[in-house]
Amino acid sequence: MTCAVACAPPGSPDGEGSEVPLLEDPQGSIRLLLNPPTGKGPRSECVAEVCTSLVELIDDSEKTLDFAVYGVRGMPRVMAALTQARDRGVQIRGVVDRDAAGANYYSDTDAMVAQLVHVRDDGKVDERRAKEASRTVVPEPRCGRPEGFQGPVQCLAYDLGDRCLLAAHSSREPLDESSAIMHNKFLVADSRWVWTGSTNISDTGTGGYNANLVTVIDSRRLATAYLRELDQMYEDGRYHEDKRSAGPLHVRVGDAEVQLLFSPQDSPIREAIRPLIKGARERIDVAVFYLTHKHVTADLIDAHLRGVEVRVIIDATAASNGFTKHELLRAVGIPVKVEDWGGKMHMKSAMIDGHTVITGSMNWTTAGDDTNDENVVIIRDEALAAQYGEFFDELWTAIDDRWLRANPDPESRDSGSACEDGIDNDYDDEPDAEDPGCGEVPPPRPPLPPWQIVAKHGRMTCEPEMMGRLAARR
Ligand SMILES: [Ca+2]
Ligand SMILES: [Ca+2]
Ligand SMILES: [Ca+2]
Repeated sequence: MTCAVACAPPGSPDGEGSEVPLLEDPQGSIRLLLNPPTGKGPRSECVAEVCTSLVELIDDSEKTLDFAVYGVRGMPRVMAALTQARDRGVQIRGVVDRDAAGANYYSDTDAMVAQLVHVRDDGKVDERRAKEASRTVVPEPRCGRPEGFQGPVQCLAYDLGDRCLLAAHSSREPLDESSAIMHNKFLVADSRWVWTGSTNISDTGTGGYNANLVTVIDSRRLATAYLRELDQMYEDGRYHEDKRSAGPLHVRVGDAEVQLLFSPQDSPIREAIRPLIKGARERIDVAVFYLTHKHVTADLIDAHLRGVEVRVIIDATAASNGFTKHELLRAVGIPVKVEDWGGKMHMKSAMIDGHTVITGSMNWTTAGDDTNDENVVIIRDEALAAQYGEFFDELWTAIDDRWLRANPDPESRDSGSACEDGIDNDYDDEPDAEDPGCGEVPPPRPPLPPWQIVAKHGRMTCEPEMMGRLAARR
């Protein structure tokens, strides 16, 4: 039997390296809510179950509501529920994201903060990070910079046995590496109920437009861990690298075994996601917004090469990001579909071998694992894994097979309702008809950084430096 959750051997918080004990919450329960993309555009009504589940918890709360959310936009029903809870004496506190200049991505966040008062943020920490980043010297990349890309360079060299897969990835524009995000989307009610997952409190998230996932957990033990995490941020002002680990935590909730990890202190990719992919024997179904982490990419290729059936769905906007790894996965034969909806593939999830589901707020990126504030919930439960598998199959079948090879323009006629949904799907400041992709003759997609598969000769090993040498020779 694969040891997915309880028998994984993470080090104990005090560094003694002993097994983490499995705590019990036998009366607890977990519900998995999977929201398919609606194709109807963003909406402010609270109709989707990913929204009604949240409002129910807020409406039923009696003493406390504690939350950590990325931001808020266009969700009056959620705001009304919070205000009513406050007015009946429920103690509310929360944290949101802000950048070094104090800005939040979502337009109603400031109004929410003003209304609820006890809401804090990571802005001061990011301001300090920005000052430190300006003094950091970035080393030259080992693999050469791809032409036309200005951001930090990520080098990848994968040994395929008789060939090397080589890539140098970067962003088109320079990246502001000082910004780190408080990217959680969780709420704890009465120190017992937890609402969490990939869904933002927004017209595209809880409004139901994007593909998203929510887990609703009834567990005092898990709720306590979330509150401890919130205390670090709200009470102590500890965000990002400043946070202290108390986990990872293993809890049996009803029939499910649950592992909870927080970024960055618990390193969810290193400690949980990579070991699960490495241990997979039959099937891995990945549905994520971004997939840019090079070690996860290598693990997925390993799994494919040892005969595991790997399928990946990623978001179309994320598929045009200079760090995306989906073309490398395709190059070795892994079927990858890029979604062709107006809404986003906003899940950060996977199912392993019909027994385990990976959920949470964290994209499969280095920033998600190393920098941002995130939570990852790994659930070992065959019924929930089957539920996820069925949902994944439906999404997979619904995406046109031509997007196994090509990449739809996220704001164009390729992408369902994208030209009429009132939002700027690809973040280029040109929404709907203003976006050239929605015009009569859409321009070609900007190229991704180049990559190569080269034959190995003699004692040649696969090293990132080869990328630069090969580029120079051409
Ligand atoms: Ca921030
Ligand atoms: Ca656009
Ligand atoms: Ca649009």
